[in-house]
Amino acid sequence: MPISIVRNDITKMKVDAIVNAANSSLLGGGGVDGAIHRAAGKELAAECRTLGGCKTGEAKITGGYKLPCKYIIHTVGPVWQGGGKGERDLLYSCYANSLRLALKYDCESIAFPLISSGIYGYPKDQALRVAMDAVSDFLCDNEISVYIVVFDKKSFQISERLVSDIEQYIDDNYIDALPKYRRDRPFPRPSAMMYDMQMTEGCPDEEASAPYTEDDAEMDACEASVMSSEPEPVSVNFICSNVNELTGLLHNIDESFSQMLLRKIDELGMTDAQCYKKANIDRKLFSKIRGDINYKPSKQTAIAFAIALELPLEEAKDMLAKAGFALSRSSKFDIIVEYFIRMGNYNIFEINEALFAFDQNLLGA
Ligand code: AR6
Repeated sequence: MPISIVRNDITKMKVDAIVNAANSSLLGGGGVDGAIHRAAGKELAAECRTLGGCKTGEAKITGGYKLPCKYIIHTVGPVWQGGGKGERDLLYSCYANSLRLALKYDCESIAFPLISSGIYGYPKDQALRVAMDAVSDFLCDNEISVYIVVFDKKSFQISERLVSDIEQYIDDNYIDALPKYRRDRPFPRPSAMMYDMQMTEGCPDEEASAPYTEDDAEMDACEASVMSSEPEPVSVNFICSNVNELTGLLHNIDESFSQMLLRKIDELGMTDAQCYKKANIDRKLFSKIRGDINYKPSKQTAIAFAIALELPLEEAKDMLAKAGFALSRSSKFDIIVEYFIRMGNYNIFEINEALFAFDQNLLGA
């Protein structure tokens, strides 16, 4: 099951369990702990008093009371002391122990705040790394939907170096492709329409991103006159010969997205589960794709599989094209994905952290 990063107040999450970044007394405090106790009501503190506290890195469970979740898992993160006092291992244990407890209570979904990254002072980018590592390791052998809940933009940070590298790459590659009058056209040209319909930042293919020339103007005038004139009667022979030609073409149709995906999984000697987990894709969605050779995935899903298969850029583009998409130079999302592929970094969770930091949609999930 996938990991999602979402911006929200954790007390509003409708999941089976939310995790509280508590202190060892379990009797409440500030930050997310305070917010959870306030929203859950006094009964929560009463149950917490019966638990006998909790050691750093461990986890205990209570009911959810007035919250929309069934359970609250209380874990105690380490106080940051410079990194040399076993902080990473302790923080890792917070996630691992909370996840184990959630499974023991049959939870199918769980939401975490970024433990220790507030009052306890753990550097935010490192706290996020530990969270993602611990959760993705756990998901290799277990099935549960995990949400990493980020309260506000300030509390989410990826490494400064990565941010500046990506910014540089975007600067070098981003093309605000279309002159304004062209972008404002009511309908994209047909060649552009076959690509990503979700893209709003610019026109997705090279043909359409070329400068608007006099030839284009002539062609547009011609298209307009064709559209406005009466249709010519079409002969039966003409239709038949075209149908035959089309039938011929359809016999030679390329393999579909799903066929390519399954072929690649076999060629790489992966199991289905290894692939969909690496793609941060839900098992049910994978089964749908497996069962339907004409399955049309979303762009995020198609890219997620290209990443899981560690395809080089050209092959990744080929796979995307089979789903009807392209990587464009006028979409930040596309450029960030391309950056990671070019760097040979196929860790989907790191890619998602970067996409989240740049306010883009995430892959998989
Ligand atoms: N929803 C989601 N995330 C939140 C929320 C919220 N409502 N409120 C804060 N955060 P912290 P810690 C984020 O300080 O560092 C308490 O007093 C926040 O932005 O709550 O583990 C306990 O009793 C930050 O990213 O927890 C302990 O004494 C993250 O949650 C101590 O604080 C964790 O910040 C624990 O400190």
